[in-house]
Parts: sequence; structure tokens; C-alpha cells
Amino acid sequence: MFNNRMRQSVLVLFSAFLLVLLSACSSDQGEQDPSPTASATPAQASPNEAEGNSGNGSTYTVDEQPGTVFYEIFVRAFYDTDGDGIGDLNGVTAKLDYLQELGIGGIWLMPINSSPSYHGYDVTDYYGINPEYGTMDDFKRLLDEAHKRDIKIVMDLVVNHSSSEHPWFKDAIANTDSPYRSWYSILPADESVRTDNAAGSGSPWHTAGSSKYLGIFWGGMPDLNFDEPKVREELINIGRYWLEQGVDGFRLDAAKHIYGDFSSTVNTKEVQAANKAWWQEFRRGLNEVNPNAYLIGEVWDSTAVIGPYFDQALNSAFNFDLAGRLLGAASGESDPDLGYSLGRVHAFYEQSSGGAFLDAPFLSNHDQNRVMTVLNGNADHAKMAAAMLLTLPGTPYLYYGEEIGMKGAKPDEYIREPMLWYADPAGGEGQTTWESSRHNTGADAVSVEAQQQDEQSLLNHYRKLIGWRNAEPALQNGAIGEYKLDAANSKLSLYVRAVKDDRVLVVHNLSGELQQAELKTSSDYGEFAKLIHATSGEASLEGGKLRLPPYSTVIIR
Ligand SMILES: [Ca+2]
Ligand SMILES: [Ca+2]
Repeated sequence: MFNNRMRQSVLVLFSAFLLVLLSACSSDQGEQDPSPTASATPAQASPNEAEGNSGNGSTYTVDEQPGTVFYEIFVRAFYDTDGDGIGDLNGVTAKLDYLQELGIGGIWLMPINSSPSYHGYDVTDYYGINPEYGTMDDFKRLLDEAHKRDIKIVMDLVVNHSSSEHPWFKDAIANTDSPYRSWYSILPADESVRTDNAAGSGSPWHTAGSSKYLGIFWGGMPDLNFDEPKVREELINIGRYWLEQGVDGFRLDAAKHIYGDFSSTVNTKEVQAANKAWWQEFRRGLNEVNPNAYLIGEVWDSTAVIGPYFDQALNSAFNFDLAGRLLGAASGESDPDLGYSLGRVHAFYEQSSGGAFLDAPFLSNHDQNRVMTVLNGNADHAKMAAAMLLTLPGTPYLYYGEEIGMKGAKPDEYIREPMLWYADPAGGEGQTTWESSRHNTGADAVSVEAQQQDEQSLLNHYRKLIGWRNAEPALQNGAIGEYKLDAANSKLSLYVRAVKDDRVLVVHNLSGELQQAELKTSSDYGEFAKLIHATSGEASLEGGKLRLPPYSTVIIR
């Protein structure tokens, strides 16, 4: 699935409509920044992938992306198998059946390397497994059992910085003649330097004796120096090592901060080019071991900044812009015009990537307040946010507990609370207790056990939507396209998903009232006449008249 032809772009038929649009905007293309906000060009096929077709008068562009659903796990909080209250790798293995039943095809494990912190984003041994989480044998068993179920395993890899407890750094800071001195940015304490921090507030420099060192996130996380060739070589070796153990790829932490250390320079062309060159080198090195290795980067920025990373550097990147828009659409009960806006983003990504990118939509992750908290506990809104997420192109990522509506607000520990498996607040076998929960406690707290028994639960809503996605290639892998009603209705969100030989119309009623619409034959996609999936038995489509009950989603072919 993660091959280098991750995205195929096939122009089925170039219609007069598209030609008119293209010629209309070709005159002012020359001086525009090729960003999604500036580009007015509809998705175009890569020349080497374009195919003619069929001649029924309708036309659409097919930008396929293999759209497996991924699930992010904080191992410490997930499931405990040895009774110490700390989640472990055997606990992830124990819950693979749960995840398979949910319908996911990939797992992102937050850091599992040795680390002095609870979260693991400061590594002391890049070749080791955190002993609290288990052993290499445990990890290999997890890989085997996941692969048996067609579930990929992706590891968090934290290379911007090591831990200050890493032997490299301890030697580098203690000895001016250390071979590791050049692996970090270490200067005399009184040297004048730039102090604007790209990753947060406060100076990124930290004093140690008569020296100071760069650590943009925290003093416990000294930044590695990527101008040192030995650093680049070692980090590629680390990536290769884990691929050889059987992992399918990496989630690359802080990918834009490799060179982006200072707020005044983080988005300069020079810094972006240096970051991209590093990730290209990293990918080439990894592909020598596994040509299908999957690299998804955390480039926490706009899609305009993300695009260039698809040029032979990252395979995929999280769509941070989209997360806020989806939650805003759900809470505001208003159409975010996904067909138009995402179509433009994907056209830009195609230009940036040469036709091989993979978008990664999500609602929230371990660095953000949880969905149910952002949506003020509104379960209808949570269902609609999930319904949009799970019907979009690319690989949707779920954050553990999101599928049952766990709550959580910063500080970070409290968006990473123990996964709740049991209806009984006293818990049960495997329940983690790594911290006391603030947001998911008491008799009214959600749980997997309670929601499994409730047909209308959020968990069963997620299962249903993922099941549709896995059953319909157009919904799983298809491009996104626009569908416009004659009578605009901002309570309805409509978009088309299309593979080469099929297309479906997705319609969400984001509101709490019944909505009706008259479906017309689309000049691009033809007629949509048959309701094939619906979240509500009350939804109907007869003679082009669509009736959608409150907070419902339908798929129409
Ligand atoms: Ca344990
Ligand atoms: Ca850095």
C-alpha cells in the first residue's frame, strides 16, 4: 500500500468546462505564488498519468490516495498487561482485535524508545525500547500480530533533538574535545546569539557551566546539529534499524524545526530548503532498506508551508489547517465547502510532489485539546466531525479515546489520560492508572464497554463510517470534488469522492433540523440516484428529492 505510486492522478476526460476554467486563469498564473490560497487552478493530472476516456460527456479528475484509517496510541495510557498500571506494548497487542473491529489499518505509536520523561519525546537510546513498555521481543510480537491483521505499525521518531540525558549530549557538554560536541549547537555562554524561539516562548539557549546550548523546546531536549554529517548518517542508521525490525514507517516529530530554530527565520526559503534536503536524504537512505517505507511528518503549519515537503521528502503530512475547519464546521453547523477547498489544496500538493502525496486529515492529536472538550460535550457535533473526517481523502488519523468521546484539556498530561475500557469507574483488568484522570472520571465517564452495547454510541458511529469507507473504494481512495446545489444550503455539506471507475456523493446534514435538497445531474460526475449508506433509517432519496434527518450522513451513488 505505501508504494511510491501512492497517489495516481488520472484525467478521465478533459471537459469543456475544465478547459474554460483553465484558460480563464492561465493568463495570471505567471506571477502567482503556487500556494492553495493563490492558485485558482483545478486539479490537473500529471502528464505521465493522464488517461483519456470514455466519452459519455461527464468528466472528472481522479487523484487516488490509499485512504487507510490510522489510530494514534499513547502506549502508557492504553492497556496494561503486567499489573503496574502503565500501558505497555503487550497491551497494544492485546487490543489489536478491538482496533481491527473498529476498522483501522494502521497504528501510530507515540515514542517507545528509552526516555526519562513520561511522554518519551526526549530519547536516551534510539535503539532501545522503553523498559516500562516492554522488550524488543514484545515489540516484534506486536509487529507480527498487527501484520497478520493487515495493520501497519508506524513509530514516532524524534530526531530534531535528543534527551539531555542521552550519552551523546552528556559527553558533548562535559568535554570540549568530545567527538559529540559538534552533534549539538554548543557555544561559550557569553557569545552573542539570536534568541527568538521558533517553538515557543523564551530563549532557546540554555546555560551549562561556561557553555550554552540550543534546545528550542526545553532544556531537556537539546537540538541536534544537522550540519554535522555524522548526525545525519546516524539518524539514517537508526531509521534503517527499525525498518529492519519490521516497522512500516515513521511519524517524524517536529519536521519543520530541523533547521527552523528561530521565529525570525523558521519560514525562510533557506530554512525550508535545508529541512527538505535533510528529509530527502533521510528518505533515500531508508528506501535502500525498504522502498515502501512510509514517512509522515509533523509540519505544524499551513498547507502552503507543507506542500514543498512532498517533493521526494515526506510521503504524507498531517493537515493541521483542516482539523480546525472540521471542528468549526461541526460546532457551527455550517458547510466548510470541503470539495472546493480541499480540491485546491490537493492540486497544490500535486504540483509540489510531482503527483505522489498523501494527505492526512485528523481532528485532534496528543498536543491538542480533545475533540469532545472542544465541542463542549455535544455528542451530535462529535458525530458530524467524525463523519466528515472519515469521508475525506487520505489517511484519517484518530487519537485514542476519540472514538468513545473522551474529554481532555491542557496541560498536556490531561489530554493523555488513561483509555477507559470499563463501564465500572473502578476499572478492571488492563485499565491503566499512569495518572489520575481529571476529565474522564466518575459514573458518567464514557467507556468502550458501555458504548459497545449501545447501537447509537459514538464508538458504533465510528465503526459504521469506517466500515463504509473500507467497503467503497471511491470513499476510501477517491479524489474529492465539488457538488453544488441549485439552491445553496449552508446546513448541508456535499462533496464527491471519485476513483477512476466509480464516484459517490457524500451529504452531511450538520444541523439539528430536517433538511431537504433537490439533486441535479452533475456536469462533471453525472447522476446520483441511489442511496447506498445512511446513518439514519429516516433518510430518503426519491426522484432526486433528498430528505436528511438532523445530524445525519448519507452516501449516494
Ligand atoms: Ca504495564
Ligand atoms: Ca532544530
